[in-house]
Amino acid sequence: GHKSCVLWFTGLSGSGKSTLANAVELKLFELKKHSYILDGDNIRYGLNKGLTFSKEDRFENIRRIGEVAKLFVDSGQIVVTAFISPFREEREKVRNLFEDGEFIEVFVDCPLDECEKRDPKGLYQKARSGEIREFTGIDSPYEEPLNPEITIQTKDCTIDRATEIIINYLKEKQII
Ligand code: GGZ
Repeated sequence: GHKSCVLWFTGLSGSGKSTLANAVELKLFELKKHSYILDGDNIRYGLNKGLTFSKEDRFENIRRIGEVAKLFVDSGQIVVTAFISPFREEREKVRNLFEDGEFIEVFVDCPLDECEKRDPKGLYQKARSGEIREFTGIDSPYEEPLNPEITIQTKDCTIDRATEIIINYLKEKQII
């Protein structure tokens, strides 16, 4: 068995959130833990279709994702989410939906210049040229977590090692 919880990944575009969240979810599956991943691929094209990247819409995006995560946690799952969730206030509001220990904030810490160098989708370049507005880290803020449960520096940490750190945390807290 396991306890239900949410692993809430936060970080810049290109920091490695989705990659790491998917690796953790796969590991949980291998360990036969019931888990479910929420990320841009299944949320911004579906439930949250039509929301923009204005501050207001980002808050609404994260508010809805928090509520959905809560439903999954109530159903007994380990939920893994991968959204930039750039504002401290929105992350704290989501945290407050959960019982103590259920909300695990994972700061995927990667310097902006490294994310920009990776630029897997060419979005930073578009943001720099002004083709995309309100891009996180360029002309929209990212507020780093002050007290995350876990911090992963993806510049000098392999996916395997990062996954291990997170799985070990869950074991230490007797969640899995
Ligand atoms: C940030 C943007 C933007 C702007 C499109 N700012 O690297 P990606 O492409 O695959 O992930 C980013 C994703 C961010 O969506 P989230 O729902 O995680 O954002 S938030 O939590 O702030 O609501 C990026 C892409 O969408 N993208 N325009 N302007 N990221």
